[in-house]
Amino acid sequence: MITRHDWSRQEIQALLALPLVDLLWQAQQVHRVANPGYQVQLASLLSVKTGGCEEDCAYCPQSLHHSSDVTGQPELEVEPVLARARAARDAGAQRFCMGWAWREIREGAPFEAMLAMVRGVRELGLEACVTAGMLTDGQAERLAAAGLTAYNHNLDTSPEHYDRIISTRTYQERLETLERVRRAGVTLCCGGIIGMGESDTDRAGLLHVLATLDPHPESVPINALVAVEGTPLEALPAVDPLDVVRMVAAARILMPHSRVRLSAGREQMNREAQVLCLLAGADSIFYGDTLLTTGNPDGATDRELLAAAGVRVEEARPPACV
Ligand code: SAM
Ligand code: DTB
Ligand code: SF4
Repeated sequence: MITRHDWSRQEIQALLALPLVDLLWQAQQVHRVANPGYQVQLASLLSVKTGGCEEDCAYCPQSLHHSSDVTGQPELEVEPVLARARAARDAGAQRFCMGWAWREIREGAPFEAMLAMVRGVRELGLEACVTAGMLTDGQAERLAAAGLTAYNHNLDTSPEHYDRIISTRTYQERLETLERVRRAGVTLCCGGIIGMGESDTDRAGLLHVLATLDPHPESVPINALVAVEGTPLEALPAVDPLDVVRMVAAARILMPHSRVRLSAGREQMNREAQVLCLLAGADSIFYGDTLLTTGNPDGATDRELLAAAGVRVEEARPPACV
């Protein structure tokens, strides 16, 4: 199977427009080759710094610009975060993702605490992912030295639709941050959200930017908008779960070896739609009853889902030496 980085936007639009059964069949063939054991990774999320963010991302309840119920909270300290990571590991997670509602990483004590969290999570034998906005080359290098597995920084939507969603930073700034993370040797977690009023062309446009990065992001989260009260997108209709299936399938075909994460929005999908996403090539879910500030199915429900689908949970790895 050849991994391509030269996909055209037309090819991607054509994929998204295929009859669903044909799209699923193509995605399944790619997935079976790339992930023969059908292993699914469980990733748990924790919001370390919640709310009060200067950015104006229209979907986000943590933005200062919106009137959602989420208010700025002090940051969590290192020990409670590591206790949550240990609990996530003991419940079966393989990856622990920590979020900061920041425009960019802050130097000083908060950054030293972030580095200690990364080291601690790695010592527990978990992959560590951080999402905290923009960063400098030096910060990316220090995160790499602390053992960070992945940095999450989403492009969210197509370059054309982006300005309708965020005005406080540009698409180009997003791409530059991704380059810094890459240069430091940390893997990329980069995806987007559907259900923000975008067209099919925009969905193809987002996938086009992702699938023409070389190398592809190692991890591609596909989120369905969680329309939170108080945000500018609060009244948007729920995404058709079959559109999530289509995005997952297209991402799988375009980026065969990337982890495609079925991310936010699972509470609005029934188990059968989620099983279709697994069939379409999703090989990770967020595991635990909260995402950052919104809900997620509980662990028992998800264990039942994975068992019903007949997929295997990724095997735990021995603690890393960092
Ligand atoms: N502040 C950092 C940043 O923006 O990169 C990190 C945290 S931010 C909350 C992480 C990602 O969560 C966003 O890029 C977005 O894709 C996703 N997200 C946030 N709110 C969401 C919502 N209401 N529905 C779906 N996805 C959402
Ligand atoms: C991603 O793409 N989705 C996750 C993770 N990366 C950080 C976050 C989803 C957040 C959903 C809204 C909330 O819970 O605040
Ligand atoms: Fe801030 Fe990230 Fe939310 Fe945008 S998505 S408002 S940057 S926390």
